[in-house]
Amino acid sequence: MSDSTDNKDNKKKKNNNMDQNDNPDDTVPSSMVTTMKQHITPYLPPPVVAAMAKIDPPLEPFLGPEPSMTLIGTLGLGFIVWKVLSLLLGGGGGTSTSSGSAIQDDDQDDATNPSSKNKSQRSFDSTLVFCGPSLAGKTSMFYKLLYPQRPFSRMGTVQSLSSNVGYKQHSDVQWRYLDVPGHWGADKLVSTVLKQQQNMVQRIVLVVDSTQPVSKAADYLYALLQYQQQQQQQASKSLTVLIACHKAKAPKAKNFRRIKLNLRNELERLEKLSSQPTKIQDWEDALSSFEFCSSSVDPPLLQDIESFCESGKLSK
Ligand SMILES: Nc1nc2c(ncn2[C@@H]2O[C@H](COP(=O)(O)OP(=O)(O)OP(=O)(O)O)[C@@H](O)[C@H]2O)c(=O)[nH]1
Ligand SMILES: [Mg+2]
Repeated sequence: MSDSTDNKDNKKKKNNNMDQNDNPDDTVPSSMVTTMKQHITPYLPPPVVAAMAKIDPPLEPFLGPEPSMTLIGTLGLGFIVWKVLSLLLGGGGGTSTSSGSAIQDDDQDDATNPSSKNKSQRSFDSTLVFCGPSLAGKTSMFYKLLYPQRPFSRMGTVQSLSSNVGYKQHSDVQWRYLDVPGHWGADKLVSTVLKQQQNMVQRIVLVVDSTQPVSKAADYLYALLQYQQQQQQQASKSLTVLIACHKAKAPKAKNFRRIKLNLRNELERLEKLSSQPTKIQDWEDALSSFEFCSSSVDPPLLQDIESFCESGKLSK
């Protein structure tokens, strides 16, 4: 007797379940979305949770259960699809201006690609390169020199992704100013800019942050010395190099004599570690082939840099 009652109860339960699961396709996604919502809700800010609770009831007839989650999911999916498409189509949303442009991708860096047919490049006679470790102040200096009249607002601490190019006429010579991003490092500067464009590059400003240790700047200087030695062997045109001890007016800035001394010590260390040593004996003498100056954009101290850009020499 009790067995048959149990069987009847079981059948009833089974039927009830069948009723609820008449359309299993409807139930599974809604419960998934609900579970997802339960997991996400504790991490959402209270105003968002309140807004979701407010918009859910009126939208439910149109979007089905948990409409706010459906909306968030659709928007998220749309964003991912947009990102993937823009990556595949090589977009990236970069901007560039005519005479002080930033180029987004190393491989598309027309400034350092002599065979580039980019229409925004103008003709020029010589190139002046701003190089040095990241965040030393190259881009700030580049813009201050090209646009001195522009009211100065200190740039945020943002690493350049690729080179900036600008043009300036000194006497009858059209100069191209090239601001090379610090993240490239010294080796890429030499291989991509100096070796590939050796006939165009005549002046280099190595920007050194006076408030920081000099080891990264010494890597650049060592690479430049090695490059100069190779050039002398090939009897090619020599480069004029200025070492700008930048941010000179910042509170913890070292003066340029101290920086010169620190650089000499670092160069001696690098020579011992190098697989292609320069065999330089007298580092004092080697450093005397470079000009040194102090510089700053905030507050401005740019006479020596301006003079070097114009004439290749420092102001008296
Ligand atoms: N105090 C002081 N800060 C400066 C000066 N020049 C630049 N800066 C700051 O230094 C930071 C880096 O400057 P950038 O010009 O972007 O440096 P960068 O050498 O172009 O760096 P990369 O693009 O990464 O190679 C920014 O926050 C600037 O505002 C200066 O003369 N004095
Ligand atoms: Mg920069």
